[in-house]
Amino acid sequence: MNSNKEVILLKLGGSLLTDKNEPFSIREDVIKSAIHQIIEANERLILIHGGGSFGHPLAKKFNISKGLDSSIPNQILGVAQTHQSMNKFNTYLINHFLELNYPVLSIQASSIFIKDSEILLTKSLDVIETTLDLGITPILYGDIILDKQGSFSIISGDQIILALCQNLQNYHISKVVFAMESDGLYVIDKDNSDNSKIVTECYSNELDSLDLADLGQKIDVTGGIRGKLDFIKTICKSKIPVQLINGLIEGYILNSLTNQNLNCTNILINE
Ligand code: IP8
Repeated sequence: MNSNKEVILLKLGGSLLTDKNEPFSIREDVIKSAIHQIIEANERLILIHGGGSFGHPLAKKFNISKGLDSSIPNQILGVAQTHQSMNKFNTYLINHFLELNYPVLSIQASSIFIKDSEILLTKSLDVIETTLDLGITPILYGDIILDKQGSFSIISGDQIILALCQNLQNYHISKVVFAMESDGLYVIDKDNSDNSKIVTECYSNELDSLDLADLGQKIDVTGGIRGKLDFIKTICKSKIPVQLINGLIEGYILNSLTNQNLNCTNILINE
């Protein structure tokens, strides 16, 4: 890292923004509130959002995350439809920002990332950095990703975040914030194993030993809460702290972006 330019990465989870039980359903109130808070905070940030009911049902229907499979009818059409569905969802967010005169730019992960035999190539991130230089908030989202070997898969919002944490050149990421539907990570309460309690603070090297409570979060095509924990561990290896917050609580996104105290999970970096 060779710069003192700071940026926050904010992920708005797909199950926060949509009703995952109903394909193509937008939670308008939640999205509009999140956007208002982002605008009020007015911090330099990269926004990433998940797929929710616009991405996962289609991705699952055509088994896109497993790559090209000629036994799946219309799979190639499904790749195009999944991308377009995410595009449509993203456009909803972009339009709302622009209606409020806030400069944002949609950057499609499927246009700036490609894989080569499963290896993610990240050569075009200067698009994001130049967008930030101009004072525009880049918005990326979970998408399909092509593989040079003639296949494809899904790139999740979390994978995008990891690629940014590991490869941004001119910006220092001050923290990664995951806005979800719960207050953060929960562990089984040692004094009463029927109960769970929130982890408010935890060092990255303690993550492996957490006795995580299973709160029945639905598993999505890109991994659910346990999959997220693996991402968090890898993000922390880049010395970037992570905050898990409840995006349903009014004001939490604003408070997080402006570094106010919150009831949430803070994952700190070991020096
Ligand atoms: O919701 C998944 O992104 P995520 C995107 O961040 C698609 O896991 C297209 C399923």
